[in-house]
This record gives sequence, structure tokens and C-alpha cells, in this order.
Amino acid sequence: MEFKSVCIIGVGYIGLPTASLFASKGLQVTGMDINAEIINGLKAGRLHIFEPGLGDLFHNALQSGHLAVSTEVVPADVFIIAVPTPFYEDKKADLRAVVSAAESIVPHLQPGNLVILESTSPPRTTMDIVTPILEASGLKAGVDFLLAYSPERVLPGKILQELVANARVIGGVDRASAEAGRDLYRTFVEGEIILTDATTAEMVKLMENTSRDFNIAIANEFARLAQKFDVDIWEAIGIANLHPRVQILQPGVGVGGHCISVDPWFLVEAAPETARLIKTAREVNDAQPAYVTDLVERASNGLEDKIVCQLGLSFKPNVDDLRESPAVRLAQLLTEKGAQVLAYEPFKPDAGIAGIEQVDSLEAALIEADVVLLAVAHDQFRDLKPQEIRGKTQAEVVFDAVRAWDKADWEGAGFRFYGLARKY
Ligand code: SAJ
Repeated sequence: MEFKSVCIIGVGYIGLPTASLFASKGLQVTGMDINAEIINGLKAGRLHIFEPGLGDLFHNALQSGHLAVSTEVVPADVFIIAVPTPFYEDKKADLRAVVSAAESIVPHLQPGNLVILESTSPPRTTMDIVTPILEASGLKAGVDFLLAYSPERVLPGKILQELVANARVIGGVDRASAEAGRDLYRTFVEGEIILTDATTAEMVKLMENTSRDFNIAIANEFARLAQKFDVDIWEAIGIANLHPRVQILQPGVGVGGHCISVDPWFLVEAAPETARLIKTAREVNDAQPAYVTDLVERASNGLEDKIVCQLGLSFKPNVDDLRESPAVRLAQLLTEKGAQVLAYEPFKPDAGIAGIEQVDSLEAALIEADVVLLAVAHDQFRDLKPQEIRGKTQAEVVFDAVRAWDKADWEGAGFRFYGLARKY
């Protein structure tokens, strides 16, 4: 099946790269977003997100005439929903964006169209929520139009590479829908394309992120045990991982981002009595910023009136995304304990988060600090030289929460060095 035009609803971290890739392959693409500020910025060539390689791809697609951006849904052969699915305060899935995206397609839906939901969603969303909304058009899913669920599975920081190379699962409401999805994504996907039903594809996506969350939770719990027994967790993990069937992940300040810290809750909400391990893992990871705060407090001999230079606020290294970031939570908790936190986040120097004091240079963060806290292992922080930092701060204490720095080097430069379950 051949499709000539695509309308992508939501031009965020997934929608914008996907739109640019389809356009680069010659399809006629419209990237739609309800946020006029974002669309006006894009029209003027300004991207609202940072992702390696995306700027060039987007600009070329725009210039080629194959990509347009708009605040309105436009008629197309294919509609792709790529909007966020956050959660409410009580951890229940907030599907309002998916619902309104589906509703916005209805007036344009024509027989033979293909609709794809990409947003991570609770099991049965495609069948029980999206299908009835679209069928309000009078057309029937799997009969008059095609409908599939195909989750994005790409890693922020490597989105373009992984969109092309990763295996892609496409779950149709019927076989014809899945096959149509395969024909569409084959335009740029070089990885394997696996066809299944919509609910299986939803479950696959949630299982992937949930298992990663779970594996990080055990790493964080191991770190707490190691701290208790005076063991260096990093040495212990290194040795354990030499076993051919063991692959322990990295402990840290917690799990953030818009995916792994959110998606497991969709399973907990759908079946709370069954998803017990999943819930516990979430709680362990959510408690990690508080655990690290206590360690920093001890290392600093109390936080009251201390100035903490916190390096990094994003949810993981080398990205500009602060959503659900444990590093942000860490800064808040340190502040609650009486510290003045001066946070430096080079990927987003002015995030405007209430209660967080951001500075726009390393020097400004360091100059009056009592404690230097490494919260996110951005490459530029990894590369810092202790001797150079010595000349820029009066701080005596360095706390490396993510094991990016060498203890001996920092001690050699005259700092008292601490970390998460660190001996060496
Ligand atoms: N983290 C650790 N220790 C680790 C690995 C990660 O503490 O060993 C933390 C990170 O610092 C971060 C969080 O976990 O706060 C999540 O980071 P990540 O790199 O594991 O994953 P994301 O959220 O960037 O992307 C994930 C990916 N899913 C899996 O690897 C199963 C990606 O493939 C998905 O497409 C993405 O979620 C998504 O959009 O769902």
C-alpha cells in the first residue's frame, strides 16, 4: 500500500523527528501542534527541543517543501498521533491529549485512511478509547479505515539513529491495518518490522520500559545495601557483571524522563492487585533522590545555610529534557533541608522551574559554593579537571552521585570526596 501524505499530531521529541524523516523520504508531511508558539518558532526555523542531528534534518525537510507545520489538522492519507501521555497527581494516566488528537482527526477521516497511535498508552487504549472516537465519523475501523498502534522505542539522545535502526512493532486492529503500517514505516525504518495486534503492541511497549525501571530499582537497592555494608557498589557491579548471565544496571539519583518513570504506572493503574513488583520498583526509584539528599547532607555535615553547586538538572546525561527529572527533585529536597542550591544545567540554562535557582555558567555556580554536587554525568562535567575547579571554588566537599569522577584525582586536588556507595 502506498501513502503520499502524512499529518503528524504533536511535534515533540517523537513527532518532530518522525515528521522530518518521512519528509526526507519524499512524503508530503504536515507536523501539527496545538501550541502556536512552537509552530511559529518552527516556521521561523527555531526548534523547541534539542536532539543531535535533528536541526539539520528538520531544516532540510522544510526547505525541500515536503514538510510543513501547522496548528490545524489537515487532510492526509495517514494520521499519526504522537502526543504526550503524562499522569495525574494520583499516577493515573492522563489521556486527554490522545483523546483530543483522535477527535481532531474525525472531521478529516476518509475511507482508506490509516490512523496510527504512537503515544505510550495503557493496555486497550487503541481498542477501547481511540476506536470509538474515530468511529463517530460513521466509518468503521478495520473496515472503512485502517488503525494501528505503533509505539516509538527510541532513546533520547539517539532518536534519529534509533528511529531508523530499531525493530518496530505494529499492532493493527486487524491484519490489513498492521500491514498498512508496515508499508508506511518501511519508508525509513531499516530494522525489523513485526506485526501483531494493537493491545499486544501496547503491552510490549509498557513491558520494555517497566522492565528497565525494575532493573534500575534493583541497582539502586543494591547501592543502598552496599552503602550499609561499606562496599563500593561500582566495584561490586563490575565484578558481578562478569558473570555471563548477569547485567546489573547503574544506580544513580533516580529514574526520570517522560517514559520510564511514567509508563509502569499505566500497568499499576490497569491492574493494581497484580502489578505489585512493578509498583514497589517505582517506589524505590522515586525515593532515590531523597536517599541521595541524605547522603549529601551527611557528607556536608548538615545542609543548613550551605551553598550547594549542583551540576546538572536534566533527567539523564547529554539531553535537555527536565521532565520528571530526579536531579530537579534532588535540588528541591536539598533546598527543603536548608541549603541554597545554585544549579547549572548547560542544556537548559533557564528552565524556569519554581523554587530552583539556576545560574548560567559553571563559574557562577562554583564561586561561593561549599559543596560541589555532580547530579548528571553530562560529558562536559565528566571532563572537568579537579585542579582547575580547585582554582574556581572555595568548596571543600565534592559529592559525585553518578560515578563520573575519579576519587583519587579529586582528593589529590584537596577536596573531601564522597559519592553514592563509593569507596574508591
Ligand atoms: N538510569 C539509571 N541507571 C541506568 C540507566 C538509566 O539510573 O543504568 C536512569 C536515567 O538516568 C534516567 C532514566 O533512568 O533518569 C531513564 O533513562 P534511560 O536512558 O534508561 O531511558 P529513556 O527514558 O531515555 O528512554 C527509554 C528507553 N526504553 C528502554 O530502554 C527500555 C527508550 O528505548 C524508549 O523509547 C523511551 O524510554 C520511551 O520513549 O519510552
